[in-house]
Amino acid sequence: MRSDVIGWPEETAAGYRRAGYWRDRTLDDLLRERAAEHGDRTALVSASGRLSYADLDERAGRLAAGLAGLPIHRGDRVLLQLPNREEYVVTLFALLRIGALPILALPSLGTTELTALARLSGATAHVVAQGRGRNDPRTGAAEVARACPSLRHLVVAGDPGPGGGHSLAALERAGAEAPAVTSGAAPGDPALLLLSGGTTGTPKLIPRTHADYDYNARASAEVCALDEHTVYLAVLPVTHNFTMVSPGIVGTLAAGGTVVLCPDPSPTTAFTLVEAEGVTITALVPSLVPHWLDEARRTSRDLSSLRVLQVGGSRLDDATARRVGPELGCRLQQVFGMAEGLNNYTRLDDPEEVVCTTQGRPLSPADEILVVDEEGRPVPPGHPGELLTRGPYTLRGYYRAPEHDRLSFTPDGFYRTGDLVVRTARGDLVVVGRIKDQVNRAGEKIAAIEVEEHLLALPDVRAAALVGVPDPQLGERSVAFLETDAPCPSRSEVRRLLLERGLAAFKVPDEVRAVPKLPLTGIGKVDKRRLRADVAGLTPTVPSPTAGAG
Ligand code: OOB
Repeated sequence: MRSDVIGWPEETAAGYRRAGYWRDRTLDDLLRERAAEHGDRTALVSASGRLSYADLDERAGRLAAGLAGLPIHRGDRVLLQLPNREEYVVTLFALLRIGALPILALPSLGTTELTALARLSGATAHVVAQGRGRNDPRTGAAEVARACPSLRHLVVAGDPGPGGGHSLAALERAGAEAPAVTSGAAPGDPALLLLSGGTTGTPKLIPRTHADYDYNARASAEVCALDEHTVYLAVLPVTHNFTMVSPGIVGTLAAGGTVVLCPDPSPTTAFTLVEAEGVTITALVPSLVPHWLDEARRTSRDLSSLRVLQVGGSRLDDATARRVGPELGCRLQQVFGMAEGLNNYTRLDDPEEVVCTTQGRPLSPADEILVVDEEGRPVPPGHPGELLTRGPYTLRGYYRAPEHDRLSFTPDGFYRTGDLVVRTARGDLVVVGRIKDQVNRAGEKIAAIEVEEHLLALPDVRAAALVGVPDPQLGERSVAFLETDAPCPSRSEVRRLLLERGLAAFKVPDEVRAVPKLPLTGIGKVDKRRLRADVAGLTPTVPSPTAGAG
């Protein structure tokens, strides 16, 4: 029998429980306990108003009962595709209460990715927000539902519209009259599914259990010194793991603090909320930092409540890192994490030099780290190698992907991150590169092969390669090289065709270049190092690697 989820070996799991990393609690228990302890404290602030812990608990309970009536059962998969608004948090906890598995999907995903996710997971419901015009998520959801018969329920934050479906508000009202849902899940069960940044043609799903996610959030809250006075501003998309548990929404709620949802990442919106709510901590990707620093110079808002600015998702350059403390008047914390698990943090009491030049060290004493060469042999400190890891909150296998697992894990269960790192003598990690074939565009991960497959399907394209090249605004921008039989299509033509094919807009190449022939390595793979050097106007001086993506 095929198992959807590969767990930890029993003995390892027992060890994590004995050490207290894994508690006998679900994420639903976490909210219930906090509501029982201090129901009147503010849990959530959003454009819709303020919810106390008791309100949030009650609303999640009502919605759980309403969703259960559709029916949505324990173990069902649900595409949860909402932006930074109150309904996201309420629906998340409602699904956790049922024991259904939310698939945390970015609002910017296209119908192609959503269809692939629904097919892979057999999702039975899709939750989206009401929108307007061409990009109304309800239209995309209807298209996805036509392609995936398993998707029986469309649930809308707002008006379901002419296509039908249920509004969250109506389900909550119905739930108020229905029998309450008692928690359906056990701590070792998968709680939710996250999207992997990926290196494959279609996105992979990451199963995270209640116990492992709870530990990730609580341990992160401790490293970040969160407590009941914490006010966390969620600026990045709420469905991102960084915003969820590093320490994010779940870590803040675990600590009894207040989560404030920022509807857009612009510093003007954020600074207004920092002043109004007394925000103490927030998290950004590096590409946003210079905009925040610029605005901080101009703003008349009082930012003095801000204690910590977390930056992660892609590499923050040392020079910008050094500006954060003096210009924003708060502490910088670098976060090198992954939806697959492992989180590294610079600590709040680390020396300035460590905070500004490294991406921190593992969160947990139980995180196991190896830095290895191409043959899998550990390299000494100071030498670059691939980071491998296993531990109490790092997956042991993707959801329903046994073939992919054989490549992504060592036989003894270490996850191959695909990141090239140097470990300093002190034990801090510096991210120096990547061997996975991925573009990290402003913190959003793009699997090169996924885009290449779409490019190859365009008329007259014989061969295609996508590479990431350094970019002052985005960190990396994507450049597509096309071998064509006819004149090379323009960037806007490529954009139109890829969007038509249902690809998310952030995956459309930023630049398109024609090549008579893609350069190949000695063993006949596309030489991406050479392509990157071409963009930089350099001739490569180092021989190309023969394996991996480069
Ligand atoms: C976070 O998660 P993902 O799953 O979107 O991406 C993980 C990958 C890492 O393997 C690495 O390649 C890159 O993103 N990355 C960084 C980085 N943080 C992530 N590369 C260099 N410097 C950093 N600080 O991106 C994520 C998840 C939880 C917390 C923070 C980030």
